[in-house]
Amino acid sequence: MRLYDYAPSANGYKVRLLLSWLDRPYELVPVDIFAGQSHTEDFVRNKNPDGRVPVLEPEPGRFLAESNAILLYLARGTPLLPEDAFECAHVHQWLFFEQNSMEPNVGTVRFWQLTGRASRHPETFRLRTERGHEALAAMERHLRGRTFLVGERPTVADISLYAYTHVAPEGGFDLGRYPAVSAWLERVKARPGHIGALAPYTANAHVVTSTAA
Ligand SMILES: N[C@@H](CCC(=O)N[C@@H](CS)C(=O)NCC(=O)O)C(=O)O
Repeated sequence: MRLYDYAPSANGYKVRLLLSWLDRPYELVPVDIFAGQSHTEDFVRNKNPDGRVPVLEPEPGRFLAESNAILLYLARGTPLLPEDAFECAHVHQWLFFEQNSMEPNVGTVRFWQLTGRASRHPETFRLRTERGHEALAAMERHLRGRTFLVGERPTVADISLYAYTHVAPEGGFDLGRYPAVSAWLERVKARPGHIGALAPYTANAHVVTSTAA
């Protein structure tokens, strides 16, 4: 199994974290998105028409893009994706929330902050910061009195939301305002198989080719 990925990507981190929780070996293939490697003819034709990472190649020649789709695929048949249809739908609920409310706001604000782009779009930056806080506040309301997002046990919903939430301070979000979210982050981090911080963004940051476990 191969994972096409870029080290500072929090979308890619979701998949790396799940593979680590599941203790599944894979080959990491570095894709330098700033050098256009996710937009080559081969990449958009065969791997992801949208020209982005992460992309999973579970077996030679079969490709799956979109971080949350990859999480759902890999978690099938494991305790990280509930069998019960309604609980499973709740996992989907949080994965859609992640892509709709968390990633475009907290994720974009962090990316602009770390790559010096914040001052280029002041009004959009302000708006996305505001919406990022709304997303964090929604999580805070839900997590008060709960241990994990769905069914009181860890699922891929926790992995997906953990990715951008744990680095939200890099975008200027003060997580001290969200005590239930902060306590949940610690619980997710304490899971066996946890992997640490994301590589920093640089204009030409690379991941090192390796076989990760
Ligand atoms: N919705 C996608 C977003 C993927 C995405 O935005 N990936 C970024 C890295 S975090 C990327 O590859 N950007 C390169 C580009 O847009 O050209 C997912 O969840 O996988």
